[in-house]
Amino acid sequence: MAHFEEVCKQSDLHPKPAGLVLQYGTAGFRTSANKLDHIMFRMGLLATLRSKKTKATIGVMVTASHNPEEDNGVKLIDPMGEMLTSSWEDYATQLANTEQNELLKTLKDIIEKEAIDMSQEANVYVGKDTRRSSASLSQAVLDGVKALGGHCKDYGLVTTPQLHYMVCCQNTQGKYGEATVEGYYHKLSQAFSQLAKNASNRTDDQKHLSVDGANGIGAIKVREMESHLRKHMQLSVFNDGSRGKLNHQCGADFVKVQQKLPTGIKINPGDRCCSFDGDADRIVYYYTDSQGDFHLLDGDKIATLISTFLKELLNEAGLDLKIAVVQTAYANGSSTHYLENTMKVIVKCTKTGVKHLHHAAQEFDIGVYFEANGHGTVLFSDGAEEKIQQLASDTNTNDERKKAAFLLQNTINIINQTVGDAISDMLLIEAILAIKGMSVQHWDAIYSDLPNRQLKVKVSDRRVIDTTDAERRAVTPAGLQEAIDDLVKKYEKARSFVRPSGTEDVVRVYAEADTQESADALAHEVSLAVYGLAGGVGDEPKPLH
Ligand code: 16G
Ligand code: MG
Repeated sequence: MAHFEEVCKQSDLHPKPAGLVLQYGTAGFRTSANKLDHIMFRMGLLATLRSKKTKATIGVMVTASHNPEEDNGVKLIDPMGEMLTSSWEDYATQLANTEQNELLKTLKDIIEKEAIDMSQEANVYVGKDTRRSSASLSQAVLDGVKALGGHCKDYGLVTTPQLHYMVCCQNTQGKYGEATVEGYYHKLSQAFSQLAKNASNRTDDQKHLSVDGANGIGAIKVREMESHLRKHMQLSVFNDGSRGKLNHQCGADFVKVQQKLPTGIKINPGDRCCSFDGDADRIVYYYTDSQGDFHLLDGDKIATLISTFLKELLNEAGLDLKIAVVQTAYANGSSTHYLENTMKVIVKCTKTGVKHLHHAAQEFDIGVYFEANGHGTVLFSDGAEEKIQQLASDTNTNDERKKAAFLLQNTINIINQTVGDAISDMLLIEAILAIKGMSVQHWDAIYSDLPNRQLKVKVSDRRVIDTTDAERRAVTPAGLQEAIDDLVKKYEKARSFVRPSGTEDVVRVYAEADTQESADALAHEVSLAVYGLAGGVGDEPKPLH
């Protein structure tokens, strides 16, 4: 029982502000850094219990991703490198909101409910992003683990996907790779060089990529990796954190939402560029043309490029594997149309949030999933990996099939299957463009995005909006969906939906149509409908023009 005494003692050093209530949402806990010390300590406790329960190593990542520098957050990583299972999200919320004097009781309740053997050893991996608050907050996590007698390994500054990778490596006894940052660079860069060998002679210009590191951890890590890639890639890293503020006017979220260049990047028209977010689990590409117009290649374009590449390889390899693309309602209508009608792949739509996409992608031999915001990866089933390995090592296979199998094998190795990973996605995209001899402009021209607009509406309680059909239709409040349907009918190629945000106290509105003016007008009209029917507060939404 000594551990419980230690928990009480340590918990007094990480006290909960009375009355503060927070919820473990799609992105874990996320709020102002100064409200999070007790949460971190308690997540150290929870991770230790989870480790005892699963008899495996668990990860805890301290980051608030693309949020402002002043925020922070925390997420737990399950044994195979995936997001924490949802039943434990409830425990996380309970533990976070228990008042100081009830903490032990809540902890014991969880132990009892899950029948956790407290004599079982526990191992927790901890990582953090570059925020100023991350150092002391990750220390609070470590304090929590130690208080319950768990072992911890502090990876210090790592990207979110790197920590997911470490956890998976450890729990697969090294089958997935070596659980070190060096091991990660080695695995990915090896696969990249193997793929890049198949590219015809490329000029230095073609090898060049400008990276906006969002002034965060991704910039540091891509720099560290650079030496492993030198022969095949030339990187210019901007917003590397030496001057600018994290995520401020830069990074993947800024570029996607504002549809413009980040500040702090110096490029010429036509240059291929990408932006990471603050913890490097998202990536978007872009370029400007000779007229100075900005062109964005978001998660939908990335999913299209990757799935086309994979489908071609499967054909060449003569492998009959089912490939699907998983998207959310935010996927541009043009991308869905292209994937279904031209590429003829299965397209599945899920609710927003990585775990929903990840889960859906697991149902196929090969599941490519991307949110439009640039978070995504590819999952290969065990069966699919086996068939590919077999073909690659089969001495009777002809050269063309073998080459395709070899490319598929290296594609598997370059991908971080645990979670979306900006660095791994970047390397895969660069390899595909190199192998296909494709410029960013050619890639962009595969299909044209429908003009779209996203708006937010403040309402008194966003829970009055309930949705169905992967968030594409509103069930409540009464009359809202009918109003949206009527508005959509007024425009060409139009589509619109609304959903309560999972990360902000707002209702999100999405609209797309054949012209930007129509998309803007539709988004505004739908915002008015939400404001009127779902209890809008503050000023009525104003037209955009
Ligand atoms: C979280 C999700 C992200 C989603 C976003 C939507 C994870 C790890 N992250 O950041 O996938 O796109 O929320 O935010 O699941 P919203 O609900 O505020 O629109
Ligand atoms: Mg992120």
